[in-house]
Amino acid sequence: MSFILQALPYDSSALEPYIDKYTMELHYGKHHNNYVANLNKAIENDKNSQNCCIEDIICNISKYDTIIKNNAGGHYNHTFFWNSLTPYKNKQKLYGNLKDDINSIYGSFENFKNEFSKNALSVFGSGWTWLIIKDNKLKISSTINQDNPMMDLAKDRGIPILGIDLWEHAYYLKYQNRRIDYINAFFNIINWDNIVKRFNEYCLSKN
Ligand code: MN3
Repeated sequence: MSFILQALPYDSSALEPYIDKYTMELHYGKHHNNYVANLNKAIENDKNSQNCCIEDIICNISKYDTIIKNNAGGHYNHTFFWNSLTPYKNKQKLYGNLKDDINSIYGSFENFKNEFSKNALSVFGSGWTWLIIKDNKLKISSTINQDNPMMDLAKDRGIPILGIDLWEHAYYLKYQNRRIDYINAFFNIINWDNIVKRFNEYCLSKN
């Protein structure tokens, strides 16, 4: 058994004009595909890891070498990212307990967006900014490279419910050095329906 590159949940041009088709094709078809291929190569002779789910590898990443960390992280993070975005307007609305929590912690959605964007702008080099649940509370946090907050090596360990890819391959063709324009575009296509579901799943698992 090996890991597979799942189909995108929408057409590669569906997120235009916010994320262009060519960027999506390269990002998904080349970058994400390479993480999957390299992960499979790295665990070729490791039957135990081949039978693990990707979450198990991520949560116990300190047992693995850097090649596996980078590529398992790359695979997990990108699957998570594609499912954090949507072209469908009816899925782009924040609601429920997550909406209430964001409003009560950050004061307003605008403030949350500003805090998240500020964090994403401050990531130096390649990495990710996340909205995580840590100690039962929402928190904005970042990781470098393809690290993920669920990794047992993470400085700020938590459950991610939203994440933005800040590698230049995610935006450079369309936005060049204007990372803030990409971050603003990202906010137009967030699949809040899925983010709320991730949040609710976590809350249910705690009860
Ligand atoms: Mn990427």
